[in-house]
Amino acid sequence: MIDKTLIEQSNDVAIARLKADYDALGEHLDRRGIDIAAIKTKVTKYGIAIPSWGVGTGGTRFARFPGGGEPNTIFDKLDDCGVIQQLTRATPSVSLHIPWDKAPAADLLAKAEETGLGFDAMNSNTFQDHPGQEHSYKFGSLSHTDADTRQQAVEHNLECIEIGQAIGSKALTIWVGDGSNFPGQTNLTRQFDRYLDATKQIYAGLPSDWRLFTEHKMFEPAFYSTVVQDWGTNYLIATELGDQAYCLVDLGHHAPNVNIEMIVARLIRFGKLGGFHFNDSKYGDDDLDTGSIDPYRLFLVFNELVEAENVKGFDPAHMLDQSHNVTDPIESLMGSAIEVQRAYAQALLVDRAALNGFQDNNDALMATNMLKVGFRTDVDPILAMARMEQGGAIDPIQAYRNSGYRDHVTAQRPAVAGAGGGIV
Ligand SMILES: [Mn+2]
Repeated sequence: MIDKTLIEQSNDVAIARLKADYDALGEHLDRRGIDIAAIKTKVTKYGIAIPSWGVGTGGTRFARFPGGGEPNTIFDKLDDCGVIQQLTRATPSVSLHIPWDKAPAADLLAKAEETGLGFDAMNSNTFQDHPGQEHSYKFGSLSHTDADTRQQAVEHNLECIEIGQAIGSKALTIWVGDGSNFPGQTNLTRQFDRYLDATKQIYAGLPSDWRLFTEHKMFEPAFYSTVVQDWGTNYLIATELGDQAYCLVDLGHHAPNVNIEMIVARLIRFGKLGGFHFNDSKYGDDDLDTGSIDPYRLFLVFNELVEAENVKGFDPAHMLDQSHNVTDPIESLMGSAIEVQRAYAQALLVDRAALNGFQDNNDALMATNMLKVGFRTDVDPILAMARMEQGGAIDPIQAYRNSGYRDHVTAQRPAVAGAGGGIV
């Protein structure tokens, strides 16, 4: 973890400027009838989960270029996630991936306590083979033609629930790479039936206070057909399974130019939006830093979420899901958590009564301008003030660089040689 006095020193340099910027923005928002303190309170309460796999350096099909001081164990990963939370105060929980993060529950809980973190949704992994596993997932897992392979995948998911229960998690996220690479390779209907049958067995093992998230993805690793390929199929699954089953939307898992905010609105309307994997993309499942390519799309997603804030029982899970190939993962995750907060704060600034009026009067130009007014507002002072007041850093990336944390862990941790990957 980073020495508290280092954070205070870095804040001392920036605090006068921040206060001036915050006051100026407060005056500006006041003229728009918005209370800056109320927005700050909402931002303060907002949290997003870090994926445990995100703190390692990712890779592509072609290569992986390891970074210095990569985490070797789940305990190293929790240390890195603890630093992200310490500096941003926006990432209070970690989403574990099994079996990568398998460890005794008591040790996980002790480390979480030490690093100030909690545990978010559990993630199962049946998209690769693991040492000692009897049946291969080469041709699928929950939808495999072989009953014993499907059973093995079901049992793995049930084990994820069991591990999660011991550490205070309340959700399981299932993503499978099942599909086909050639027309005719599989019977599309029978494969989906096998998937549904297996997933129902997992659902039957879900504790009553848990949620099950299924994650759709258009293609990759299967390149002709994918079993859970889009939000429509995902909705069918969640509906077939029952009230505790919800759809998870990964921003990168759609065809280019798909209107994701509209998918979000539809799932909200029918009570099936379970949560998000935030990231950004230019072409496909690029897993780039959230808000790095299309921050307006991220804002439009949050516009739908803010619109639905008062819907009864509405509580989607927010997680990042990114692969960092050319940046320090800690820096990318800090920046991304702040981008998500930014989109949330900007969406809170939209005058919804005015927007509704323009919509009802078919004033397209003024309606779209209402959104732009929110998006164009520089909310940085709100985010920085919220961080600082909770003990975080006004400038997390500068404070992190000043701390020398990366050099420290590079000297301590043995180099990671593995191929990594497995980012979904
Ligand atoms: Mn994902």
